[in-house]
Amino acid sequence: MLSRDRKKNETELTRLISAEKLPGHVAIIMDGNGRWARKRGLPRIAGHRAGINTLKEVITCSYELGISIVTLYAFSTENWKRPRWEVEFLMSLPGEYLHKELQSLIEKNIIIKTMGNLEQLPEVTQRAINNALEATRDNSGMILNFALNYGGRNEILNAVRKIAARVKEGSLKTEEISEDLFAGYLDTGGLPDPDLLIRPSGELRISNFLLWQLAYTELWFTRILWPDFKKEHFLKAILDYQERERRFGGINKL
Ligand code: V0D
Repeated sequence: MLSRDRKKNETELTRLISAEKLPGHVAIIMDGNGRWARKRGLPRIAGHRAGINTLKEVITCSYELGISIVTLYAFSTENWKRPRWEVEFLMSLPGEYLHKELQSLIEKNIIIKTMGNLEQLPEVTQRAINNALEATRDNSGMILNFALNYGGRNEILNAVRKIAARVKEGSLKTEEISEDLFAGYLDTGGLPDPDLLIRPSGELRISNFLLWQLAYTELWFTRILWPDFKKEHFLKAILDYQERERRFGGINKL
């Protein structure tokens, strides 16, 4: 049954997905670009470029399904350790991507958001991103949330520092520090936690992504590398998510 499902094509997968039980918030670690390139004897940069095509395909598919929030891990605080030329190339991608795609995102009523410390990015990169944040601020559709220079532990520490400062100045009592209050100080602010995390490339780790927010999230892993990740894999992840929900519901009723 499950192996037959795996062979279903996109159309069949789409038919199997129930519009009522969609994950509202899907988080994705866009991993495996460098390995994809190496396997083909190409420079790592070619892998990152190929990864943009997957990004576009996943955004289009999310938009068509009616998913509310997609959070994408684009650059971790650890990624600064990569060779200088690779970091410089990666930093050119937001500008390049937005130059080509911003108009179409605006037409789709998409809101762009970010998490992580943007101040440490090159100024041209910051300008391109800030322009996109500004241009989509008043939209009301799907939220496209890019994690850039983001690390989960760092995000938690920043929240702790802000809360500690409020306690110190006397505007907050320690007894008032609840899970909801704490979550409000994270970069995800008012966003609901992810329902589904997708990690391609065969790594079975969270890698410092959304540590607080993933507490109850369904995790979905695949050995497919990000540039090879297609609409059918995305649909399969959502279908598996719905199947878990259905089974969980069934057991609950016993
Ligand atoms: C490389 C595959 C889009 C994964 C996709 C700086 C790795 C392409 C953005 C982007 C990256 C970021 C912010 C924004 C709009 C687009 C991006 C990075 C890497 C890290 F507002 N693709 N992309 N950012 N890659």
